[in-house]
Amino acid sequence: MQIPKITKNDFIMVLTGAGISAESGIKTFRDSDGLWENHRVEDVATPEGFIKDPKLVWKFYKERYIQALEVNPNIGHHALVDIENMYQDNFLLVTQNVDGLHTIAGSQRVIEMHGRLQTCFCTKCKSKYFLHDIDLEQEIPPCNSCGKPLRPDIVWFGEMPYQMDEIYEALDKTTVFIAIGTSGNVYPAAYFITQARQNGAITIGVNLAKPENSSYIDYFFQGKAGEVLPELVKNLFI
Ligand code: BV8
Ligand code: ZN
Repeated sequence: MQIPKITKNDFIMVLTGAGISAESGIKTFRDSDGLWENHRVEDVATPEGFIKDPKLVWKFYKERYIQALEVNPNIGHHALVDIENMYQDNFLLVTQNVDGLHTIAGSQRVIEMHGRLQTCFCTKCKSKYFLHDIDLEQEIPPCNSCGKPLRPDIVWFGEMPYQMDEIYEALDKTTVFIAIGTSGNVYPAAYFITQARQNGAITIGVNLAKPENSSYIDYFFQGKAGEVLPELVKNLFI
């Protein structure tokens, strides 16, 4: 499939979802045997769910935090580091993932718009903590400063994703938008491709299956991120 060569004058925004971490062994959300098969979203990924059963929510995120400690970034994550090194300040990676694998792989220009498993904060005084600094044996870890319950540093449904201003600012200058490993179900992330295209960007999709918002994808590469991305880097970028 012939796509225009991407030059140094382009600004590249990449949006990743759970699919890029699948080859590292982390479950996605909506694939079969995905996370949402064993948990109701309302129970574990909403503020109401946390208020109703904070122990259940902490158990859900602690399990994912511990699993994320045991896995490594894969070829797909490393391919994005290569693109960032080529494009430097003309590159931004926005991830919906909370596993931290992009940062471990070496990505620096990263926005974790749905938060991260590795940190938590106090429900009252907002003090922030790393999970590796707190006693995870406690079912609901308390804040060292004020004693109130800590909560995972995760953007739940109904909450404002992080750093939206920076994301919208970058979207305005994006000339190449690449969506990788995301089903396009969750907003506002699923709308970024529409906004990029409306701003005149070319849009590229890399996904195992056709995503919900595929009508906005100019060039679609069906397959595993870890297999498609290295080829893309070789052929697309000069
Ligand atoms: C907000 C917590 C206001 C973190 C998550 C009706 C219409 C529009 C919007 C709404 C609506 N009703 C409600 C809303 C808002 C709601 C929403 O979008 N709901 C959806 C379900 C309709 N959104 C919100 O509440 C957001 N906040 O709207 O605030 C606002 C509005 C505008 C501007 C500012 C503020 C908050 C959303 C964040 C919710 N938190 N999770 C956690 O526990 O991890 S979302 C959750 O889904 C994860 O964060 C995940 O990242 C995200 C998206 O999932 P994907 O990453 O796409 O994963 P999925 O499994 O779905 O797909 C994986 C894909 O990979 C598949 O396509 C598969 O084929 C592919 N794949 C698999 N293996 C591979 C692969 N691809 C390549 N290679 C492979 N190897
Ligand atoms: Zn506190």
